[in-house]
Amino acid sequence: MFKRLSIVLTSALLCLSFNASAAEKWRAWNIHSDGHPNTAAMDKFAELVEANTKGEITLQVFHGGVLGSQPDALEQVRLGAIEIGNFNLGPIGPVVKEANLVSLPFIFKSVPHMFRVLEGEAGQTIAGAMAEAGLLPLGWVDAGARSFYSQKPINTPADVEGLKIRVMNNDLYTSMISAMGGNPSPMAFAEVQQALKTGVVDGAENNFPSFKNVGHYEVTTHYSLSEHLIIPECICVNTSKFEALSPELQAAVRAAAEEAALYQRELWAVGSKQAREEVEAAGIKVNEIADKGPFQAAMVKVYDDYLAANPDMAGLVKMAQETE
Ligand code: BDP
Repeated sequence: MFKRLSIVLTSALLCLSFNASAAEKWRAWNIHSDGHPNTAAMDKFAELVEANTKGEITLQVFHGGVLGSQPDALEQVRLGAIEIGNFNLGPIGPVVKEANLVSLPFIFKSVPHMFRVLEGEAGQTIAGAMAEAGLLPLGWVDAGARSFYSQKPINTPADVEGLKIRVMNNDLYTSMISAMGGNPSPMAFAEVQQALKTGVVDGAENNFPSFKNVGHYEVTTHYSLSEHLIIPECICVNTSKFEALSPELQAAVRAAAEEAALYQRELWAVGSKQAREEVEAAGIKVNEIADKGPFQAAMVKVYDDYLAANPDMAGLVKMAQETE
């Protein structure tokens, strides 16, 4: 009797300890499909997570936005229904106020300047606020600069006047387009190609890899290098899930994200150049904008209104502007 009881107890204990060390299966959201630098970088991240944690955490990456639109996926990661996401900081602004720093048009002088700001105190403030909101950034990735595309070249804000322009989900982008006299149309990424094709919108704005990868270049003719937004992206994890890991596993996942982020930046440098060449070869006319001054001048009102409504953001804005 005692023997049987002890066998039952031993197997119950074994079972418990097995469960405790059972591999965690995590899911990751990625909006991009094959051929986009972030897709390869997220696959690499999954490989590194598995290798660094010796299989204690396995990560299945769902590409092409199949787990939902970006605003939905952000909510899912915040709730822990999905563990990881490669998010653009643009749609994070409505959820985490500090993240909106990067959505102010022309706030950064260049992509390296944007990374310097993120690596400094402003970046720490943004990362801390994101973590509080359940979206802990483990690595920052490159998303280049966003420019306008439509059926005509855009050289001045007056060229945007009267155009219906698709933007991501963030009030700053609607203010930005309105300040140029255009009609902003917030819309999910997945709907943009059809909207451009059917004339529901006259134009949109994005970087070269996204412009190419989802076929926006097939339904427009001109890409105008306004480079009005330089928005970074993150590899973000649900904060509580990450904090529940042992310190060793946390370090392993962090190292995987840092390596994958650096890998993404390399892929991005090559991929964005290639994407530009490919769309040009397909007939897209790319125009430089000789003077971006009028675009910047039009944004003074956007900054004034934004800072009047969000005076507590003035410090971060100043920090970014003063970063060399
Ligand atoms: C791409 C970003 C992606 C956004 C998309 C958009 O990588 O996260 O969802 O733009 O415009 O460049 O919605």
